[in-house]
Amino acid sequence: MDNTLQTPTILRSDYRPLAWRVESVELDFRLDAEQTLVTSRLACVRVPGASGPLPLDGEDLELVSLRIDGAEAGECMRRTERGLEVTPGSDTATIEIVTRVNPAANTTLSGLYASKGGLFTQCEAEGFRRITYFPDRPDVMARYTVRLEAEQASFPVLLSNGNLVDSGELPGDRHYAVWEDPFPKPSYLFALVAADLEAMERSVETLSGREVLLQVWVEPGNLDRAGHAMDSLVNALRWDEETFGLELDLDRFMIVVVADFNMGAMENKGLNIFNARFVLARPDTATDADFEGIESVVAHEYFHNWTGNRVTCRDWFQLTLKEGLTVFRDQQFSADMLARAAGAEREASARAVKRIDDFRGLRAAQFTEDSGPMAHPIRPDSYQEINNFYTATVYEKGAAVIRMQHTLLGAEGFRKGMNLYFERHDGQAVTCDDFVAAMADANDRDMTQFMRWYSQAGTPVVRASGQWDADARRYTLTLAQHTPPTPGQPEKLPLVIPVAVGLIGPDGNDLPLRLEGDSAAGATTRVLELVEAEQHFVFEDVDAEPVPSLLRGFSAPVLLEIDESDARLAFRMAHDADPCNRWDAAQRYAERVILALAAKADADVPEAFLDAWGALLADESLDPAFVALAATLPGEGWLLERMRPADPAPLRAALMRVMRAIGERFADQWLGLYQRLEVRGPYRYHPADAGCRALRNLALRYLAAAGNEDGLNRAETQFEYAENMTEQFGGLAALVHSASPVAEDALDNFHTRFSSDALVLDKWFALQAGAWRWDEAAPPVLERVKALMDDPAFKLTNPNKVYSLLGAFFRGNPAEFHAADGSGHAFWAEQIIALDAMNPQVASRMARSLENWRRYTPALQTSIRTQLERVRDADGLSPDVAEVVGKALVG
Ligand code: B3K
Ligand code: ZN
Repeated sequence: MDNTLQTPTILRSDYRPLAWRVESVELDFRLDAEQTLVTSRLACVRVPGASGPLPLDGEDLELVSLRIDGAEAGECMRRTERGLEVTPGSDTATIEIVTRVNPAANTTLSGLYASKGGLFTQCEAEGFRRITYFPDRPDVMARYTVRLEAEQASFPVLLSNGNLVDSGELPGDRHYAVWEDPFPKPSYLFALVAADLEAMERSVETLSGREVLLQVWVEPGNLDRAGHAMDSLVNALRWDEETFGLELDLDRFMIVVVADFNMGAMENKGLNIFNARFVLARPDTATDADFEGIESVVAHEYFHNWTGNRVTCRDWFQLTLKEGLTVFRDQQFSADMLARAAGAEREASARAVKRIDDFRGLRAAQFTEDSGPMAHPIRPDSYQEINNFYTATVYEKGAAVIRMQHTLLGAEGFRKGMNLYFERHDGQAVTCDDFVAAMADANDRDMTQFMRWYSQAGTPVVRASGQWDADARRYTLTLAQHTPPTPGQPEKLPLVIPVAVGLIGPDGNDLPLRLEGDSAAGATTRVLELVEAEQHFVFEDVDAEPVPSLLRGFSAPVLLEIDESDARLAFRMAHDADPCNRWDAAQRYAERVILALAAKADADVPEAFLDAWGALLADESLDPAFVALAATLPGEGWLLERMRPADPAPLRAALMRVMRAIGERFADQWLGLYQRLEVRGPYRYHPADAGCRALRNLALRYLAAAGNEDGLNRAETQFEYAENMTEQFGGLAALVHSASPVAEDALDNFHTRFSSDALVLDKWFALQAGAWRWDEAAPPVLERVKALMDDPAFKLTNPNKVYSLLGAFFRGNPAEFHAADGSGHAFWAEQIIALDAMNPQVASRMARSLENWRRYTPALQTSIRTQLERVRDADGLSPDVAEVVGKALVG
């Protein structure tokens, strides 16, 4: 059966306010792993003047009873496709609903579910309806009181949102706790936890002098891994006070760790629930990147308390209202933390490293999404399954759209806009228009055209060209924009694009800029506003032909097209004062070389390219963290996006050739860097140290790729003796990414060392799934992936395991996944179907790894199409996966 015909589409334009308000919700849980009884008492009031029933969503629920104002509902209730509909006889009603659910059987990890003996909830976007019948939409904001009751031995800790108002023991070794959340909230922010946990606690004073209790709850025995999350939370709390004047509004703020979780973390009011991966860290188990990820996710969820919880979304189409804004806030926070740690002298470089990292992520995940069948505006107009829209577009491009407002209005103007937003909308469920209106009104600026960023999909292309007039001493920069068509949007209108520009003189120094009409020359970087399809910008007093440096700091989420010779790229790699563009020049040069090599198997790596690379490595004035980024080749996923038709096998071969060439040619430099940048003393998570470790690990990767004996020995020694995971894993990764026979022993050894550490094993799985075949005689990686699925530590029910083994293979290893015999594609279909029966959200995420199949060679397309159709026609397919494969096949 073609499942895609069954799934209804929901339209943004169909939004209607509900005829009822829910003033308060009293929830009573008799918790049990297999039979949890939920009683919900809703105080409902009809909206004056409105008519119609109250629809209650429900999914996978056993309805025990439903009473309206104490009486059996009878005729006043009917079953609908989405759940129930009740029609109270008067304008106010108390509806009491009793349902029964089975958390242990809930493998979707949405609603109430069991994980390692504890009970946890996940309600965003539509999980609350899997706990009780409720108008489960974000514009229904109510006050919640929650009573939890459970057996004391199995569930010693009982948590929910807000403040603990009562607790005690009950006969029969049972106990209870009552929690009250003083702030009205949508149902997606409800949470409970009943488990055996221990807390790390810290008390802090807020801006206004209130004492608040912070807790990080972990499994017993893990308290020594909670410190970094706690520090990050305190830093986030302070940052939001200092930057936006926003204070924690509860007496207590909790973070709880869970091992089975679909995504990173969840911002439930006062009770954030986290994937263990984004909390637990100790130097010997977590890498620098893990420490960084924890800091940013802890902050992200904390920042949601204002941007998401106090002001929430009217409907799910507005998701970027909270997500784009909160990602922007966490990016700014991380940049500030890095800058602070780096100190005044290195501050700019530290910020640039963060900016490059963020942009690289945007390009890899969002630009590719935007050119495929799932392309959508940051505020989509339709969806079949909302869980499919927690995307790079809504999050990362959404953040870039907020960043442009920050750029256009300035930090102060942006702050004024935020103040007005909270002044107007605190306690409300609002739209993206409301947010931009606050920005516009606070700054007295017309943002009508800017709003197109919210409605147009696709990555805009900015085409730039420059002309220098020697006689007039003028330089004219022409910028033209167009956005390619995307599904359902054949035509696009010009956007407001802030383009930060510098002009580099022949000596490599920036020129002071004087735009036509300016009285005097000013700064060396200016933000131009491109608002028409094409515009000319004239710079005066330009005595020699400059090299333009455009989109400095990645000032807009666009693709820049500009004709640049190899020599000019090398010049910008060496001289661009903007580190982001310096990185970009290196990336462009590498991309050009790699794609040319992929098209011509017997060509050599160009000497000029190697020289430019050598200059980068030799420049000791550069921050190691920056060099580590600049000297990393563009990601394979991005290169496939740039290659037409995309052909993973020759691309992989080209990448290997370039890596070997850089490893061989600069062996001495790499070994020198390795020696020079050694970090001594105990591990600390610090940008300077992390930068050195990153560059040393990169050196090992290049040396190992080239089969350099010294390099391989160093990788082995580092693997064996390092006292922190960053170096230990860096050594292992270098060995695995080489033809060295030592790799297998090292992998075994690592597995033995960490056999009981789920998070560390995730790295072990991912490394092998993503491995390249440096030794041509080695068996296909697919064989290893299949074998690893039988490892006792692997579980298809644990999302982290799925992401690290299957995700790393499907997304991170294109040359092996797209093997010419189609074996990878057939394996993909089997796994998607198996996963979908347990956890549609995870299945759908994995399914998306083939959505851009039309860019591949005809032979690969044929193979992929067969498997997409096989999944599409599978029995009982979820709407989640049906939407993804359906759109891919129609695309
Ligand atoms: N708001 C959650 C994401 C929920 C995803 C639901 N499928 C995490 C976050 O963005 O902070
Ligand atoms: Zn978020």
